[in-house]
Amino acid sequence: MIAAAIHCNAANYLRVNQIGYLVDDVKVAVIMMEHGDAPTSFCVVNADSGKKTVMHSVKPTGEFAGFAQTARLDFSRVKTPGTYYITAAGAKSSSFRIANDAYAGAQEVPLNYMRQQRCGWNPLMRDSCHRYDGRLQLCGDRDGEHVDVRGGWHDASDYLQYLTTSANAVYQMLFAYSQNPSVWADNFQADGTEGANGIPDILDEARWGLEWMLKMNPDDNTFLNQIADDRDHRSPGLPNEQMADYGWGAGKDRPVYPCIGSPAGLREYKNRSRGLASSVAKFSSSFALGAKVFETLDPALPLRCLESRAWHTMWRRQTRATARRYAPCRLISMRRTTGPTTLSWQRRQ
Ligand SMILES: [Ca+2]
Repeated sequence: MIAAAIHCNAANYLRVNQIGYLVDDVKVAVIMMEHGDAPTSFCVVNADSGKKTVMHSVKPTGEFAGFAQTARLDFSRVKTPGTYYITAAGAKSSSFRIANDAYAGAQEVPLNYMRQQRCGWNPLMRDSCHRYDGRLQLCGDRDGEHVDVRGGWHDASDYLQYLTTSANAVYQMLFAYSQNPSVWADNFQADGTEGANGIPDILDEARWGLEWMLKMNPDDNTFLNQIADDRDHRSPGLPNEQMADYGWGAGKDRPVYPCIGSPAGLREYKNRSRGLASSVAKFSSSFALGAKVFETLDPALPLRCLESRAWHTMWRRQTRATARRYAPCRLISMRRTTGPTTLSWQRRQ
């Protein structure tokens, strides 16, 4: 739910679902009060006609997050499509729609964020960043070796990159598409710039992540987990202007850490990962579902590579039980049938 807080008297705030409400859905607004008791009534106002409906379905929910009082305002019985706002205890909400198509297009909104977070070629900046990624660390004799791990997404509000979060994002996008293939728009190209390319945009984004994950698992024995560390924070700013220096020059190569089943990083910059099985499972489940989803959509994607990587990551490490436990959505069961590797999927109950 996207919520908005609009204050009227600098004391009370009303939060509503800015996307809107379906006609027959449960409809609740929340009032946040800096002082005073919860109201006993509130008004639902039709923004077009000005018609007011007084309602009394108020459920006080007590103190929360620094507010002296909060309450849930239920207006589910308002079922006439239109644009509305709510007033209560001197506060006024932002306007919202009640309509059966209120959610239309909402599934595309998160993809704007994913495109914005792309590392390497970034469609919003129309420029590239972190072009020298990266150099292996904590890999024994391979320390300092250059590996091409360009791509993927920046994590959160800095420019570190993680297998765990990226794989989960990949899996969730593939899973969302596979559940409702017909609802996804095609307004962007594979590189994230405007224009249709015949592929749903959610799969353009999932593929961007899968191709990066293949770089992070380049062979049977290499499982990479993380790019950069907290030295990233020494150089804030736009990603294509970042000048963080990890020892190979300002704005040059960044360190790449492997999945080793223990915290990785340098000195105080270590992460807290202990999940080799978790990471391996994330590789496996994302590769497996990717192979299935792209099988007919985009033969250009190296499917055999995805299948092989999925199979290998799932079984080779002898972490089946643990890997299943940590796989995204607790999916996955795979089995080999006759001939070339064949994958099947079973939703874990
Ligand atoms: Ca597209």
